[in-house]
Amino acid sequence: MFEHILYEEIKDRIGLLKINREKALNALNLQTVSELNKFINEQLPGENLRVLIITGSGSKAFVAGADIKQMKEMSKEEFHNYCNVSHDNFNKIQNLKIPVIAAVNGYALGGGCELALACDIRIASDNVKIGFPETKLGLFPCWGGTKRSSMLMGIGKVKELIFTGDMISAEEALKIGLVDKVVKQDELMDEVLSMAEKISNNGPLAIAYAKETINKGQEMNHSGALDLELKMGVECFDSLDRLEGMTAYLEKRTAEFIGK
Ligand code: DAK
Repeated sequence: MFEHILYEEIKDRIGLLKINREKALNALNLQTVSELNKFINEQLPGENLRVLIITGSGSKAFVAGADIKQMKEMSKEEFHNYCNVSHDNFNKIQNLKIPVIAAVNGYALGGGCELALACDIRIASDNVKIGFPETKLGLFPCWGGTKRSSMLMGIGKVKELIFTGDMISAEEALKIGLVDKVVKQDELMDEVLSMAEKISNNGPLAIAYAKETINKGQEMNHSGALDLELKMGVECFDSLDRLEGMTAYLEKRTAEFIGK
């Protein structure tokens, strides 16, 4: 059905989405962002899916950014459309009810870094080169990168990365909070899967509520965020999953959550 994205449920309740343009280092051309849009709108979050993993095909790149060859030829209107679709994609990934883990395998540049930032958690392989080279091309990151990176890192670092266009290593990215964990390249998928499995065994409703509370809380003042936390926490308490989780604990068995 799609040419530039691949999707499979690799384990029970865990989906793997691959950006699949290996020869172009998985650069996001219009067809790729359109396919992503169709996939996200029509197939996510899916009935039983508990965690989505996003990665890039091959071992060299997660995503090397927006497609420069294609962008160069775009009119302003075409560029606007291209950016709208990408914004929609990244916003929907950020707001999905299930957690999304970026398995960042190699270059994650420009729009690729922004895709990783739209995910909830970023696990990087030790060969990662990540950054925002857009200013070298006369652009700046506009697929959510200025805002989402500022929520993770000090504003001075965000400006340094964007103004210089420097690519940084996985270790440096870990130090400044741009990625959450670094592992050896050949251990990346094992590590990501192990985290995904852990998450998929926990209460899906609680995780969805936690994600929404954390995300919305970022846009609120302190007391507004705490009010939201209280409201969402009480709603979560009033669920079959909460009852099942506590009963299972007391009965010394594994909980069977149903997401209700
Ligand atoms: N676009 C198109 N093709 C790309 C590409 C890209 N971003 N990155 C790599 N490729 C292609 C190369 O052209 C090459 O294709 P052929 O020449 O073989 O046909 C193939 O992938 C292999 O790449 P290289 O031969 O260059 O491989 P190397 O190992 O030598 O170098 C590299 C790897 C990642 C360092 C290098 O390819 C590179 O610098 N790539 C460009 C990275 C980059 O600048 N990325 C940022 C793109 S700009 C906005 C919204 C969004 C954006 C901006 C504004 N608004 C709303 C205003 C987003 C912008 C971007 O993401």
